[in-house]
Amino acid sequence: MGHPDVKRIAREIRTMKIRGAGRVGRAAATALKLAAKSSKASTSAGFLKEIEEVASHLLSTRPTAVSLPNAVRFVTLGLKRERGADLVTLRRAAISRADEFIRMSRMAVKTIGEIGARRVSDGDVLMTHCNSDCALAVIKTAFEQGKHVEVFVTESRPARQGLISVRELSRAGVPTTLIVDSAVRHFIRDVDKVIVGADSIAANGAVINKIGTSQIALAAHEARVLFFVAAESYKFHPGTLVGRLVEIEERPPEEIVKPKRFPRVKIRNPVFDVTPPDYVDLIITERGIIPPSAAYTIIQELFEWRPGEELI
Ligand code: RUB
Repeated sequence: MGHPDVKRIAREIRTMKIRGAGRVGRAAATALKLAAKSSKASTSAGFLKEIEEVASHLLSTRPTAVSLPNAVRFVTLGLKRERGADLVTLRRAAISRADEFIRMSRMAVKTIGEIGARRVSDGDVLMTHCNSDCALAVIKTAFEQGKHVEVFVTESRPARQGLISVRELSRAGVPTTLIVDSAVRHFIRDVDKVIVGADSIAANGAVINKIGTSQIALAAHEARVLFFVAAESYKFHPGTLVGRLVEIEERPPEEIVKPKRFPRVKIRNPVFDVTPPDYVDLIITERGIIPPSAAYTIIQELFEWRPGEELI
């Protein structure tokens, strides 16, 4: 795999040291850039083979966040456009496409913060789940604009990413309350808006995000609380346009309890779930705010899809 950092990045995505869909996408682009820079290939074909190997190794790390294949696709599409080019040109193309993805991705998070903050009112009580850079960008931007907001943050078992969120929000000065996941319905009537991120968004507007998101959406729906999703356009899943289902990652039971302590008990640990579009009020992207029903059109436009064409 060439450069040792490429292997390290793949390992850190798998073990969740690098986590969160946007970060995973940027890390994949970084790995491809490092692979391109350090490649010892002496021919264009050899170079493309190496990049392909790194790409498929990265794709095998985690299955749910489409930011990963979309980032890989963004870089490799740049190479496909240079078909027949010499080694120097290909190397340069891989590096610049990776840089472009990373720059575009960081910019998107910032823009989502600004666009989303317009939908947050002074005095709002918000709720978020897990740790999403996009959702937190909306909350922090609204707060920086002088809006008095406070936030309920769920612990987000089993990996407890909520603890990262509470640290980040409280460091920014936002009044923050940490609750366990099962306290969501207890507090939902005190909340004005729920804001979460996404790992994938399907063509029908369904949102795939950290396990527990759909229960929060259900509780919000019941209490008539608005439910917002903040996601960059590379979180839209092109494969769902042709009926592919988003794979829900199941992680080892050890992340929940020591299985040896419970012989004969099956332990399941799905780490994402699907929130139906009916429970989503709007999706905040860097291109603007859309209803979930516009996901199909967005995917078609973004990926320049034509009927019959297979996308990832
Ligand atoms: C993280 C998670 C986040 C989304 C969006 O799951 O579900 O809500 O990835 O995050 P995990 P972002 O911790 O298992 O990767 O907005 O930062 O891309």
